[in-house]
Amino acid sequence: ATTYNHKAVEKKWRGNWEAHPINVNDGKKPKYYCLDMFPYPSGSGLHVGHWRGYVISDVWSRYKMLHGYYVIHPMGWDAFGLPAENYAIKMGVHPKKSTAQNVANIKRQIQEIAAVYDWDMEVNTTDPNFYKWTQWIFVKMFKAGLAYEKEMPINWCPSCKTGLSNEEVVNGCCERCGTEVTKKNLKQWMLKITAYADRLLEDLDKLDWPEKVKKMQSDWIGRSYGAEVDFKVDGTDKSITVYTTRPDTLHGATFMVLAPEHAMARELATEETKQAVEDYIYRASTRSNIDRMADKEKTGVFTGSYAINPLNGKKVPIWLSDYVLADYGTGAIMCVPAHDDRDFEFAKKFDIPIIQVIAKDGKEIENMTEAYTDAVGTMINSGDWNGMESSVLKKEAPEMIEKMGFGRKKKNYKLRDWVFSRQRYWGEPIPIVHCPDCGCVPVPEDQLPLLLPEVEKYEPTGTGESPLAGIEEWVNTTCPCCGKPAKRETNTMPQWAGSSWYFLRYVDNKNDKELVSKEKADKYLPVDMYIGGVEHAVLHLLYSRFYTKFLHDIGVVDFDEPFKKLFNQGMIGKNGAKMSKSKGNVVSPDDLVRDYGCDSLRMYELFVGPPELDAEWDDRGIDGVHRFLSRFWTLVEDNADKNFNETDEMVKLRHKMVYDITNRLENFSLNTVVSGFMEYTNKLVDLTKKQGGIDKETMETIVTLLSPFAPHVAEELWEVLGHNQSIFESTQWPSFDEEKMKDNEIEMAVQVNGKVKAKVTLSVDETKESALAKAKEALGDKLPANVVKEIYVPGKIINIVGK
Ligand code: ANZ
Ligand code: ZN
Repeated sequence: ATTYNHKAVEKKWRGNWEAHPINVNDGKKPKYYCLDMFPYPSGSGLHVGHWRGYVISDVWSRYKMLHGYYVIHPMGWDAFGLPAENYAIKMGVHPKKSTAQNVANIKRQIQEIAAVYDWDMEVNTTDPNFYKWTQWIFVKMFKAGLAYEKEMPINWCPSCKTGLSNEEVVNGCCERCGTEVTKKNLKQWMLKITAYADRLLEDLDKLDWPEKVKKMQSDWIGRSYGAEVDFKVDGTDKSITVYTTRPDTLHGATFMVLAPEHAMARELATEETKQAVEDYIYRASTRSNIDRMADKEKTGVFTGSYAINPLNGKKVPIWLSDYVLADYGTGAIMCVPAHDDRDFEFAKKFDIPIIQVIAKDGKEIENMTEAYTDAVGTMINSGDWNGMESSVLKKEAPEMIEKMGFGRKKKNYKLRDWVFSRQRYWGEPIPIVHCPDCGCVPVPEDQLPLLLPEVEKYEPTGTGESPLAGIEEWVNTTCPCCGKPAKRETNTMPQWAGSSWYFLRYVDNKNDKELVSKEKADKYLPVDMYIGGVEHAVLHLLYSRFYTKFLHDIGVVDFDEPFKKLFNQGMIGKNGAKMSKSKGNVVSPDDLVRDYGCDSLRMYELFVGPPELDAEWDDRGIDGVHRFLSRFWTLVEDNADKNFNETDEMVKLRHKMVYDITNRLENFSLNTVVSGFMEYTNKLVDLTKKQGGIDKETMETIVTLLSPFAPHVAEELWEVLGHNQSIFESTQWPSFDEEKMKDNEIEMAVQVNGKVKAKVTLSVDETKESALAKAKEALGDKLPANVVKEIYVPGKIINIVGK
C-alpha cells in the first residue's frame, strides 16, 4: 500500500482525462446545464475567493454527471470594459493584447481547479465573432422600437468619464470606482427595459432563486398601484398632478410638496418668496444625490402659493423640498403628515397642521408623536368617507376619484429605461449611422460585425464623446439607406451588453449564421443551474432576463427565462476585508495547489463555511483537509484486496453515510458535507480496525461519494478497487435504503420505582419476557426482593415496582 502523494496522483489523472475525456455528449443522455458567472480577465489573476464559486459549480456538475446527465459546463471571458482600457492608457498596451495575456493567465489558473469545463465552448465577448451577435441584438431591438436616442441628464462618473445606468449607481457612487456620480446632459442610447417591467416582475414566480434576490429585483422594478390626483393652484387656472398610493388619506392632505426640479417650481413663487425659492432650487441643483439622501433633517421652502384639495375644497400650502424626487411619479406629492413618516417629520419641522384620518381603534390620537402608516382602521375627519375601512377605501378610491373627475387610476414603476451608451473605447461599437436625411439607420445585419477600429489614444475625452469620435476615416461613412455622406455613432455599449446573452452562445459558439441554432437551443438551453456572486442581483441578472425575453419574442429561443435555478455564493475575506488586490489581502490558489494539491484546496474552499455566506480565509485549515484525504486514501489502499465480507454494522454505517452526504449536498450545505466526510471516515476506520477489514461495496460507495469533491483521489482509488474506466463514466451516485439504516438494537434505561438504576441493550423486536429478564439481570443486586409490578413499553420504559 502507498501513502497519498497529491502531486503524482493529480498529474496522472490530468493526463488520463485529457487522453480520455469524461462527460462526453453521446446524444442519448439528458442534458443538464450548469453555468458559472464568467469572469472578467483582470491583470491580477484569480484568488481563492474566485475559486470558491467554480468549485461549487464543478461539484454540482460532477454530481449531476453521476446521475447520468451530459453536463454542459462552459467557461468564457467577459472581456470588454474599463480596466483593460485604463491599463492601455497607463502602459500604452492595446487592450486586445493585455486582454489576451490576462485570459491566458486566468485560464491556466482555472485549469488548476480541474473542473470539467468544455473548452470547445469557450466564448470571449471581445471576439468579433461574438460581438457580431451583441450588435445584431441591438439592431433587432432598434427595429422593434426598443432602442432609442434621447437627450437627458444622465448619471455621469467624472472619474471614469462616462455615463452610467441607474443600476450602476450604488448609494450615489459609481459602481466601479466609487466616485460620487454627477448629472450630465447627453444624448444617449436607451433600451426600453420598462416595456418588460410587468413580465420581469411577474415571471419571478417561475424561478427557483433565492428569495432575497427575487425581492431585490421586485423592489428595483418597484411596481405600485395608486392614483393621480389633480390639485388646482389657487387663483390660477393651472393645476398640479400628484401621484399617491394612499388616495384613502386624501382628506388628511394638509400641504403639497414639489421636487425643486419640478417644471412649475419657479412660477409658484410670489414677490416675497422669489429669492428664497431661487436659492433653494439652486442649492438643490448643486448638491449630489448622496448629500440629499444623507440629510438628517428635512429642508424645504414655501412657494407662497396654495393648492385646492379637490375633495374638500381646502386650501393647502405648496412647498418645495428635495425629499421629493423629480423623476418618480409626477415629481409632486400630496402630503399627509398623520400617515406618512417623511411628511410627518416635515410638518413638525415647519409647523404645518396634522389631521388624522385613520383611527386604529376608532379613537383619535391626542398628540401624535409619529405617523400612523398602516392602512388599517376606520376613516375619520373624512366627510362622506367617514366610517369606511381604510384598506377597502385604499383600493376603491382611485376609481371613485376617476368618477368624480379630478384624477385617475395609475400604476407606477421605479424601473427606468436602461442608459446604454458609454463614452469609452473598449466596448462594442453601437451599429448605427446618423444620416442627415434618414436619421438613425442601423448597420445592415449582413455587414455585422462592425469592427472596433484601432486608435492611438484611448483617453476618454471627458466631453461626452468617445475616443472613436477622433478617428475621422471611421466616423465618416455613407448612409446604408440613401448612400449620402453620414456619420457613425461613436459611443460604445456598456460591459453588460455581452454578459446579457453569452450563456446562449456557448452551445453553438462557432455558428456564423445565427446567434444560436434553433436545434441546439431546444436541446441544450436554458440554464438549469447558475452559480455566482450576489452582487449582480439587479444588474446582470435583470439585464439577462430582459434580453432573454426579447430573444424569445423575436423567435430566437422558445423559453423566456434564462436561469431556472440560481445559487449565490458568499465572498471570501481575509483580515476582516473582502479579498482584493487594492487591500493587499489576496491569497493566490497557486501555492496552495502546489503544497496540498487541487483536491485539498477544492474541499477546503467548501469547508470554510456555509457556501451562501461570506467566510474568512485562513490558510492553516487546509492541512486538516489534507490529513483527512490521506486517512481516506490509506483506508481504501490498505483494504482494497482483502476481500472482506460485509457486516450488518458496516452496511448500516454505509447507508447512513450515503443518506447524510446526499441530503447535505442536495441542500447545498457543502461545508457540512466535508465535515461529514471527516466524521464518517473516522467511524469507518474504527469499525474496520474492530472487524479486521472493510467490504468492497462500502469502499466503492464512499469513493463514489467523494468523487465530485476530490476527483483525482477518487479516480485513483477507483482504479485501485479494480476498475479500468473513469469513475464518472462507470458508476452512478449511490442510493440509500432507510430500512437498512435503522438501528436494530437500542439502549434502554431500567428503572426501579421510577428511578433509573441500570442500562440494558435490547433488540428492537425483543419480547416482553426476554426484555424483562435482561433488565433484571442488568439490575443485579439492585433488583427489589419483592417485585409487585413490571412495566415494559418497547423502546420507551422498563420499570420494576417493588419493595
Ligand atoms: C400621499 C400619501 C399618504 C403617501 C400616505 C404615502 C402615505 P411608492 O410608489 O410605493 O414608492 N411619492 C410619490 N411620488 C414621489 C416622489 N417623486 N418622491 C418622493 N415621494 C413620492 O410610494 C408612493 C408614495 O410615495 C406616494 O403616496 C407619495 O406619498 C410618495 F399616508 O401620497 B403618498
Ligand atoms: Zn440616409
